[in-house]
Amino acid sequence: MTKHKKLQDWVNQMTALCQPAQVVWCDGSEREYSAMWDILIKSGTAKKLNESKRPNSYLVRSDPNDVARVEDRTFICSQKKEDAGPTNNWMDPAQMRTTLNGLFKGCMQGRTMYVIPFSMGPIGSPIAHIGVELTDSPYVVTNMHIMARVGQAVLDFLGTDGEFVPCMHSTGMPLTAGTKDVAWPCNPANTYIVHYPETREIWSFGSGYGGNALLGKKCLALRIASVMARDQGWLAEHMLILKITNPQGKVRYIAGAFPSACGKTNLAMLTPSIPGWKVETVGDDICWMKFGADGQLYAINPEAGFFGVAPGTSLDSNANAIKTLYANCIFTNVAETDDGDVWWEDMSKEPPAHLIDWKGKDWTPASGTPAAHPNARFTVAARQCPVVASEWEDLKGVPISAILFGGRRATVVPLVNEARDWLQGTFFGSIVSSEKTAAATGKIGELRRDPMAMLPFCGYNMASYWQHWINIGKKQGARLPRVFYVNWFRKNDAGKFMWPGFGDNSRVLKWVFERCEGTGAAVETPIGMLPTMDALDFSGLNLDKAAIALLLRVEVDGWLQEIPMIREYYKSFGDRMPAELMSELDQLESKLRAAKPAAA
Ligand code: SAT
Ligand code: MN
Repeated sequence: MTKHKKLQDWVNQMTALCQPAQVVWCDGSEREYSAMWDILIKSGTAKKLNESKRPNSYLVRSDPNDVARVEDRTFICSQKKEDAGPTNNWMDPAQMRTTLNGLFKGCMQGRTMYVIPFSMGPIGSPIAHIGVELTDSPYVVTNMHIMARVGQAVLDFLGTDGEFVPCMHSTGMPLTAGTKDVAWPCNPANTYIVHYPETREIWSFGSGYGGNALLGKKCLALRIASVMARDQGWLAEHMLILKITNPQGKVRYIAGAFPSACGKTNLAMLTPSIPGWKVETVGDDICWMKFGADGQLYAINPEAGFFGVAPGTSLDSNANAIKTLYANCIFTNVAETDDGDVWWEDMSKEPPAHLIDWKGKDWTPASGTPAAHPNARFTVAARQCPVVASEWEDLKGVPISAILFGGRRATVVPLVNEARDWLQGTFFGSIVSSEKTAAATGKIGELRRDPMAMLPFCGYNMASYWQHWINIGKKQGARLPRVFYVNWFRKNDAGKFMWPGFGDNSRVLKWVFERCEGTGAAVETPIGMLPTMDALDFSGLNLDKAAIALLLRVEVDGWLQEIPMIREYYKSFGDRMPAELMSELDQLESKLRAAKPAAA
């Protein structure tokens, strides 16, 4: 229990508002974890998987209308609309409070309110932060047990006056007299995922799924933390963290931001194809970086588990993830095999002849619908990962040598490109984009910009966030990571991927490592520092000289076509747009123009 007055008062106040039948303070114990599953099995929400196939693991099917984060129902309610910026939904906080008070009033009737104290990051780390989630979902309790450090240890650390982020969550389906409960309570018509950045509060209503409901993840660790980071001079980023060791045993840590569906979890757990190199995992989704006394940025993974997309995960694409899932997992919206195990698309080359699909219906390969929902997820403790780095819970964090940005680009963007300095690196991050439509060679398709892969996760004005990145670079005595822009998704004229990706991405990591050591060769180009033709280890890849040249080509015309699009994009941020980035863009343009006669 706790003697934290502010926490007690808040819980009392929320109890009065939500009117639950009872309040339970979570202690984070094994006993509590199994008690939750007893409840979830009894309510028909969960099913225990075959103990001999997948020990201590559970399958959950959500309501088909509650299967993913809902960006159009996600709000940043700052006092001023400009502080949320053009990339976020905004509503006046006073008005939103009225709406939410109405919705939360009595919303937990007939249910239990769980109080989940949680630490994002190892308890006691100077980089970690604490939250307390109140929820009426026992499924959320089970997931929070895996994804964060929860329970009494957190309350002990909070003491009588420690700081915490209050996180309110309800599935929005009170059990008023006469209401029959359902397996997956939710309220899709009234879903709100709300953040008050000034008061650092989170209020989530109507959804029980993933980032909508596990409020430590995207809501706290990114949207609210990005605001805290701005105010306190650190970085809260949507990045994996990996540890790479060269054949001589030298270690470096690399962080990387990639929009969804660009293989972040795969990169974090990659098996290098080049002999002697080792990659280990520190985190797969979120990275908090603070300056140490030595001016280095030290990073922690604020999470304790992986909430990964299941479909597409296989021994081929990510063997280490498959091995992580050997036991003690929660699977949500995957398919169920006849022997009580799980299956999802691409898990095996041949799908089983019969499955129960994510909606609970019989399924065969002839069904013509996916057996697992495309956003089906596994929840699993990071410590189960066979390649988790031994220092992944180090309280002081790991020193970051390099930051990667990447999108999914069929054209223009080369395999890898190093920024001249932090400012150009910030510029690279700000223009990260993926093609929406398959682009013809040399022609740019419609681009979805996802700056720093933070588009849905930045808790304030994106342009001010870029300014914060620029300011970080100006910090006295800072020893900043090198920044790289990578693109695994380059296609050739025939529309075929040119780069094998997966384990072969280690070849790019090797060059990044060598650049940090001061040994990797590079040439200065109008777009940044590119590896020389022989600086990258392509041995055994069967790539001819022409293909390598294409992968490392500076496409002057393609970039020149893109300049006006970037300019247009920057314009949409009005006077918040940092002058430094406008000037980066101008410099890029003039360098490209100067290079044109030579390229022609
Ligand atoms: O559902 S989550 O927000 O946790 C995952 C994601 O959508 O990236
Ligand atoms: Mn993510």
